[in-house]
Amino acid sequence: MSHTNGNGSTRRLTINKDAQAMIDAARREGIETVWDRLDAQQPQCGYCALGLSCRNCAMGPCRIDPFGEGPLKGVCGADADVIVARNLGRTIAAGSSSHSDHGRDILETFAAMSRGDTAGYEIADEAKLLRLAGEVGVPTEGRDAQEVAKALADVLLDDYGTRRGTLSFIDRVPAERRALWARLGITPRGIDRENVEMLHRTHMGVDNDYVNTLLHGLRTGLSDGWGGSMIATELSDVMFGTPKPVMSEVNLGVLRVDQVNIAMHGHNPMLSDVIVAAAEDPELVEFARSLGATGINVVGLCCTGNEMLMRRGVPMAGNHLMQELILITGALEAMVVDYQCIMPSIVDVAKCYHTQIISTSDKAKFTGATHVSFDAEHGTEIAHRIVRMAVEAYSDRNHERVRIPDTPVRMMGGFSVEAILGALGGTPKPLVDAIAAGTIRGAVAVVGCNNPKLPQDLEHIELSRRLIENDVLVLVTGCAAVANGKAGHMVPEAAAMAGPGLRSVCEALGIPPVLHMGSCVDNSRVITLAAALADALGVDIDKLPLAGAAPEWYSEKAVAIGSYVVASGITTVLGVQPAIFGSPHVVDLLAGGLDDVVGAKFVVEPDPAEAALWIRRHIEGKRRDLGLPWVEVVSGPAEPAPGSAPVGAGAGV
Ligand code: NFS
Ligand code: SF4
Repeated sequence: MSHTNGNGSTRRLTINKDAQAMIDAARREGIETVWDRLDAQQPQCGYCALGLSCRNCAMGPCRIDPFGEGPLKGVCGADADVIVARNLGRTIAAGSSSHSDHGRDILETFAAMSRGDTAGYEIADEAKLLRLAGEVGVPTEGRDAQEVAKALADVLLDDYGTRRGTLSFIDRVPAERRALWARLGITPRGIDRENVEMLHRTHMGVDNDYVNTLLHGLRTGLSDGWGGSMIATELSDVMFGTPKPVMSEVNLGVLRVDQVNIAMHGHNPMLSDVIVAAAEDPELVEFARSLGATGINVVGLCCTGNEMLMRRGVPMAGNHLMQELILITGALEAMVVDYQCIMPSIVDVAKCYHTQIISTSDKAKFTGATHVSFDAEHGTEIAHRIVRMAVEAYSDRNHERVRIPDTPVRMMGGFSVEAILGALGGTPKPLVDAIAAGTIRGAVAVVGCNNPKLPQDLEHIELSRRLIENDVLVLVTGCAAVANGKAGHMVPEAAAMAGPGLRSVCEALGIPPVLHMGSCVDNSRVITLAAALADALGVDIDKLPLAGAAPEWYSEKAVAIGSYVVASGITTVLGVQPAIFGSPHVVDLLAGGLDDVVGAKFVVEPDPAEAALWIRRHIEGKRRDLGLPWVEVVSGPAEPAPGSAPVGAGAGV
């Protein structure tokens, strides 16, 4: 197998020592990983990369020649604008549906819990339950918590359909923004509705005006951010606890050489929460001891890991590109998966070891894995069964093949909106004051995935570092949070890395300059916080010195997030090119004209140093427009980011 990406060196693939060691081991042993498969795909299709291919009907597939020499229209007559917009629309719908269906699973469990039909779930945060109920108009007087939960579930279940015509949490949006959405006709009406309507509109012969399609794309994204994702976050908080600052550890060093190691991978906290409880069961711990292990160690991967870290301080093994590499440690008894971002390849890698891959969601089965169908009704019992399977696998571990690289790095998590406001004394005012005074210039949400086309984590941490150095508060979720954790940006001592203003605020509060706000669905926390800041300042969100960034995104969910963040008024910088460059009109709209429509737009900038500069200029511009002290950002990057050129990008037609 050729490894042209690597130039013989794994250091161009990832900046992390644990990952480098495991990729080296995989190569020595001929185990295929994501980087090998990316190589094997070269050159990737240029039409697809530009968004210019369509297979939405059987008159096709069709493609448009970007150089104007071949066909300019598909068989039906769709041109580049229509095809690119339709493809993007479907991408947003897929991402939005993923988050929202996860939200539905949480909501259905919450509803079942309120009826007493579950085992292992309870109301962990009653105060939040009552607050949410009040927010959406559910009476709480003289009712017990179960009754309130039941009524709240009823209201939120309606958000998925169309009966009420709008979403329950829409009142969190500043009035000015709501009015803007109403004028543009992009107020989300129902979560499922917007997604279904996008599939309808992008069927052959329906919405053939790219602007109209893209506006609906924003509405579809909004149904995720202020709908499905927000329901997932808020109800998870009620059932599993609202995160508070908590210390944990990160990287493959969190695995224990002498313990049964179980990695929870995927997104939904429903399963992982009961697994963590089961792993503490004295009977199962004793069983592990009887087989020679000293205990049971549960660790997280990707967003399930973020959910567990945020609420329980469970150690985090790694982000997206670590899911195959953790298997190569030879120290994992079981990887338990639910859904999303789980590479089918883990089954093949696991076959080289004793590791059990256990799938749990009936909507996400993996050929070759062991399926244990999970349902909340029997949550505790199923969790015990799964942990027992993992313990049993310990007897098959080949101790000579165990190699746990690196030692863990400390990281702090748990910065829910409630926790941030709590640290500030209960109101956003101190943060608003610090921003107004210029002590903190603004805030940027650095979010999203890893992508093997880029050196793993490099963009996340370079961008974040340059922002905090310049007094910009960084909020992180998803795999970006894990990257920053590994880099040591998420301990209170990291305040020393920040500029003097941000440093003083962090030191006064005892918090890191990079705040972990949770999993990807928890980007709903970011927009909730943005709305609270806007209300505190009495302006719309787009006026605030904020930005979003998804430096290493890969997933359709990231596109949905970008859409709702921009539609909410926060300009977002992408580090990986979306498949839109086949239509100059679509690019002009998303990277330009949109600013005049929703007060925010997309920017594509793969170089983290340039992205940091762009964002700082953007933030200072917003400060100027608000009449706050501002500075001209002139300084170039201090030094070029090592190896920041994309790997495996630049496919040609
Ligand atoms: Ni978000 Fe989480 Fe990671 Fe990307 Fe995947 S785990 S939901 S999509 S890869 S951040
Ligand atoms: Fe081709 Fe039009 Fe069918 Fe797409 S919808 S495959 S462009 S004929």
